[in-house]
Amino acid sequence: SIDDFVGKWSLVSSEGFDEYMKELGVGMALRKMGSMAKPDVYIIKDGDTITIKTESTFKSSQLSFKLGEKCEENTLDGRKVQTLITFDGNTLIQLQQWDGKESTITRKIEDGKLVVECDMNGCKCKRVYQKA
Ligand code: DKA
Repeated sequence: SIDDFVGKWSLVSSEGFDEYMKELGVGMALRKMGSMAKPDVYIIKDGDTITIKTESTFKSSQLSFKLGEKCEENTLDGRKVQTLITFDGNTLIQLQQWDGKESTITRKIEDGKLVVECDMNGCKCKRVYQKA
């Protein structure tokens, strides 16, 4: 259930993140900081509102949403996107759309860890977070 996602999570591994950021169009300086950052992710549930807060030493972001309702998101790399998040029973699926482009971020719990997979034009990255 959604409750399994609630809590504080710390990044423990990351694969393909630089390539994913490149595909998003993120410049080199920000990619460097992004690659070095070990963010904490807080997932909070308040009634039917879910908040995902990402905190790192260089940048932080926060997104509050209701499942199935489009909202506007300002991403860590400065995109302003339309975001739609749905839950299929075990995976949170986040679709971001901007300037005729799109990227998908999925989050699921595997062996008690939060597994985040990002995809832009088939360029994928996998980031694993551990309960903090
Ligand atoms: C995650 O939650 C992945 C978040 C993707 C952010 C994309 C842009 C980052 C630019 C520094 O681990």
